[in-house]
Amino acid sequence: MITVYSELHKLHHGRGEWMAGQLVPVFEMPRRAEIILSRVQEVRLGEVIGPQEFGLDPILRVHSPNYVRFLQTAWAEWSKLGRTHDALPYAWPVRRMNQGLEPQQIDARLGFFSFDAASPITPGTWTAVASSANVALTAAEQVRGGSRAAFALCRPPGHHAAQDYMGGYCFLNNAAIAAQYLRDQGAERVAILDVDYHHGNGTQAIFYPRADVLVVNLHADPRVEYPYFLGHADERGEGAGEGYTLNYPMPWGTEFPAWMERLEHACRQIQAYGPEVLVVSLGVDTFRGDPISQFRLESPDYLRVGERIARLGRPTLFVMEGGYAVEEIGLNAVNVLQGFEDTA
Ligand code: OKP
Ligand code: ZN
Repeated sequence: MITVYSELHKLHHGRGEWMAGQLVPVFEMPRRAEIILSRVQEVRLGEVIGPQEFGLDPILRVHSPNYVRFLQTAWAEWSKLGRTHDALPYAWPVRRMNQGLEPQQIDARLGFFSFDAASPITPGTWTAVASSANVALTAAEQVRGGSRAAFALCRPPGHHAAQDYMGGYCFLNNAAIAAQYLRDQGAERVAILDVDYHHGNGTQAIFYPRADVLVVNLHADPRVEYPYFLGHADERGEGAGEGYTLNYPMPWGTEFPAWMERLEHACRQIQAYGPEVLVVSLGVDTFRGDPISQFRLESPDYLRVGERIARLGRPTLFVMEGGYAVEEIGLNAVNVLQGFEDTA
């Protein structure tokens, strides 16, 4: 299968994120994408191509104009004040505060357009996140053009970003932008299967009232795990979208057999929905060795994951999300793709 990759991801390199009361080096680093790319090349998965430029239109089909404007201008506003460290928020408009009035000052804007302090903005962030969206869109075009599958080697990831907020290392929701693009290009029904360890709260929020995009999440229980405030089993969509959001929260320590049971159930729901295209939000932070996660999948298990997804028999777009065991991220992610490729 073809991989789409852009070097521009390197322009986004945050220095620090909050963890356990300290500013620590960010886990979401450029080396992640480089290791995945080397593994793609090592196993000769297929051709590696650069992204085409799709402009703002497909991004604005998912994200609000004021949020996109914020992302484009945040670094300039921040550095205008003489600041040189990463831009991070420290105040948020929570319950019973005014969430209707977009603030002017950059510190207020950072809080207004985010839900955590895990998404540092740096000088090259906009260029990198726009290229990441173009990577997903270019891979979507491959699938639309008749390829059985394509791999969008996106970085930064996207599934925590909603219509109008960033969070969890995510700024633009690459998978959602690609899914919406596929809808706009004529696919009647699209399914998104999110296998990242963390709940894809942004993707869920974007499609929550809709029946034309089925969103299925397998993830650590938000009662004990980030992103904490979305992804519970009883969230099933609203209005016309009722029944088209499915959540499979699992406890810390979940091993592959239990995880695979959920995947099996999820795949049967996807099969019943009958999507024209499948988008997989591919995170491999379910790995036993992941430094910020608590599931226990092993490297060979990812081959089985790819095989099961292949048996859905749908044109499939893989969009890279998380995975922080950097030395093993290439092996684990590409195992999913090889498991898929090796299954008829
Ligand atoms: C992004 B993705 C605290 C540790 C966790 C954010 C995790 C984001 C995960 N600093 N903070 O879903 O892999
Ligand atoms: Zn994750």
